[in-house]
Amino acid sequence: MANSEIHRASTTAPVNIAVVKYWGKRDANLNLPTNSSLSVTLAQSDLRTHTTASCSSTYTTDTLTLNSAPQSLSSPRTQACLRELRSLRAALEDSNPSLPKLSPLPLKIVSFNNFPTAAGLASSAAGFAALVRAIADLYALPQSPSSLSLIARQGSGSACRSLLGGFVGWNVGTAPDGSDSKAYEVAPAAHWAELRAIILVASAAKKSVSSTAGMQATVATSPLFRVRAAELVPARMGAMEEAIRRRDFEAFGALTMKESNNFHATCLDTEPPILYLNDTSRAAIRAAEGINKAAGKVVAAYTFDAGPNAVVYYVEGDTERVAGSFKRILANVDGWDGDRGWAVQGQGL
Ligand code: 2P0
Repeated sequence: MANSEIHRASTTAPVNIAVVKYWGKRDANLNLPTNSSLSVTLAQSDLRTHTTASCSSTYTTDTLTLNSAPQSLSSPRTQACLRELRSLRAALEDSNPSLPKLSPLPLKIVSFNNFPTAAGLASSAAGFAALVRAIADLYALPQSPSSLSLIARQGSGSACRSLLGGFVGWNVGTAPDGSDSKAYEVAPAAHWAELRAIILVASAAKKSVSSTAGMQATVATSPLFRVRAAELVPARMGAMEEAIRRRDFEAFGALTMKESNNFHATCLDTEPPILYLNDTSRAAIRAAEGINKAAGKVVAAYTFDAGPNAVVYYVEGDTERVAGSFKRILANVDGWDGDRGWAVQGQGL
């Protein structure tokens, strides 16, 4: 009689926000980047994807739902993740015949994002990280989070950094097979517990140019990108790790803003130009400049990903002069929708 048992594991993975940006692939099939990157997931982060993976001989085919809506599993990237996880499980089963044979069974993956869709946050990082972690747990794989990040990277580059919490680097690597292009811990979240972030939602609309298409156009056409990948980012990785190690907010904040601005300058330098920032984003930049000028030092550090929404970092002691000031200043900006804009105000990343 066929065994109808359902095997199941549940997990969560956090959103991460890069302060040294990933933008550019040197190998689109293996999803290998042109430069290293570094991201932050704060200790109080409650922006997560929750995923349950199960497998059973009673299922007929692999399935995935996100927020209860069926999703395709057919993309080569998703297939690469499933294939690698199954092959690690098959190797375990080969070496230990007493283990149940889970690797051939159809998988059912059920995911929920607990962050408001209106926040406009890219969800692929948390999504692929949670998918890989949940299936690895279901299969009782012994691989470290850093090793599993090699698999999540193939789903979505930034996902490799969401396998770890806190301050996480993604090493560009040099191996042609991508075996050294994985995530590593710079510091745990508790290392800098006073760090805070708010999200300013300038638009909840879907981004105009996907990250994958945008970065490939940038690599192909932007002269500024070559300087960025070859010189700027390698130097900034070291400086950013040092600022984090020393919990030096002024150095961390100044570099975070320079790095965001350089990334968006590189987007503008792409043909045709990619414009992710809008008028509200620019108002947020001016607001941060004003707050920092009034403080006489960097107390607010903005960063923008492939979209117009700002993430602003500050330390807990500066909550009023940063979060409070932003709220007052942006209330007077045309087109600013206070309710939507502050949907996640005060929430840690
Ligand atoms: C980052 N971004 O480091 C940068 C900053 C956007 C701007 O990683 O093609 O969705 O799936 O590997 O990971 C967005 O790129 O791209 C991204 P794919 P992904 O967070």
